[in-house]
Formats: sequence, structure tokens, C-alpha cells
Amino acid sequence: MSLASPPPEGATRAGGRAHGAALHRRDVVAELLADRGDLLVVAGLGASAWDCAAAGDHPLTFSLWGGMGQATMMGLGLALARRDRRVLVLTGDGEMLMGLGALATVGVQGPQNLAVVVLDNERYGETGMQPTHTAHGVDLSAVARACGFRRTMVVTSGQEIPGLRTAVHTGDGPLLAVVKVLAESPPLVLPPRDGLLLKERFRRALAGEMPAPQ
Ligand SMILES: Cc1ncc(C[n+]2csc(CCOP(=O)(O)OP(=O)(O)O)c2C)c(N)n1
Repeated sequence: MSLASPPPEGATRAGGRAHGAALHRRDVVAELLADRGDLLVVAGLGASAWDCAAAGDHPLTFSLWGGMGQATMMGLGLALARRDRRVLVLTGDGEMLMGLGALATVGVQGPQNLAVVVLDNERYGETGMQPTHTAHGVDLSAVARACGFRRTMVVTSGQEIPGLRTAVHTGDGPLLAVVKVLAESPPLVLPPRDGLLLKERFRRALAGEMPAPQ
């Protein structure tokens, strides 16, 4: 199986319908982050971070600006350090594929308070919509299951989002959910770009040194 081969039927190189997906990523993220309470969020680079910003910039969202493959390990560190808080990693399939080893470490550590949601458009969106391995059948939920995640899901319809939301906010983790989303490029909504600001405001909000908006 070569990544240079054409994407499977139902997928288009220029964007559009990813295999089996009809969900808009912005709608999914808005629903997961509505009334987020004191949820800690790590946003994978690029589109996932824009989706989080579109849902409302928040001091307890840490957006990765270019650190591809790091999101799940960052979420794991937070979840282990703060077992009293729920942690959500929201990331793309390309980003998750680059940091695949993180799934094995999460499986071994088994943090109950960690959820990883992969917004799977089966594309490297930001660099030109090249098909990723998931366009060729690689199943990240199966990888996570094999690594020992307590719960895995593949979400393809809007009716499943409330259940995913419950699992993220209150379920027993670690959870990995693959959400099949359309390969589309909604308008850019950028979070703050200053890494020091992002780190400091997250740290201060987590330490209770500033009120975090609900
Ligand atoms: C180490 C590294 N390699 C490549 C890039 C370039 N890059 C930025 S975003 C991106 C694609 C991300 O794809 P995915 O995580 O699937 O996000 P989406 O398709 O939702 O935009 C790539 C390859 C990078 N930032 N870092």
C-alpha cells in the first residue's frame, strides 16, 4: 500500500468528502467544547487549533503551533500531573500518525481522565490535502485498542456526538475517538500566536491564578 497511490473511492484529492464522513469539524468541536467547565484542552497543530479557536479562545486551551506529533504526549503529561481534571486532546489524523508511539505510552499509563479525539479528514489538510494513511484504511481506533486504551470509538454521524461528549467529559478513559470529518477548509480562526502567552495563561488558569471563563 503506497501513499502515492490515488485516494480511495469517495475521497477527493482537492478536498470534499472523506471516506464515510459527513461531519463538519467545526460543528463537532463546538459541541464537544460547549459548556466545557474546567476541561483542559490540548489542540493539535493547524486545523484542530483553528477549530478550537472558532469555538471560543480559552485560557485552558493550549494550542500547538507547529509541534506536530506532540499533542497526545502533552495531554498525557497533563492528565498524569492533574488527575483531578479532565483532559481532552483534539487533533488531526496526520498529527496523530506522526506521534503514534504516544498511544502505546498512554495505554501503558492508563490515565482515566484522558480523552483523545482525532478529527480524521484522511488528509494532511494544511499542506495541500494529501491523503494520509487513514485514507488507505489505517484504523487509529484499532491501534489505540491494541495499545490498551480502555475505550475506543469511530464516530461517523452527528447522532453519536452527544455520546462522545459524555465520554469525553465524564467517561472512564483513556478514550480514543476517531471522528470522520469532511475534508474541508473552513475560514481560519487563529488562537494567540505567542507561545509564551499561551503557556503562561494556561499555567495561571490551571493554578487558579486567574478566573477561567466557563
Ligand atoms: C514535523 C513536521 N512536519 C510537517 C509539518 C507540516 N505540517 C503542518 S500541518 C500538517 C498536516 C496536519 O495534518 P492533520 O493533523 O491531519 O490535520 P488536518 O488535516 O486536520 O489539517 C503538516 C504536514 C510540521 N508542522 N511539522
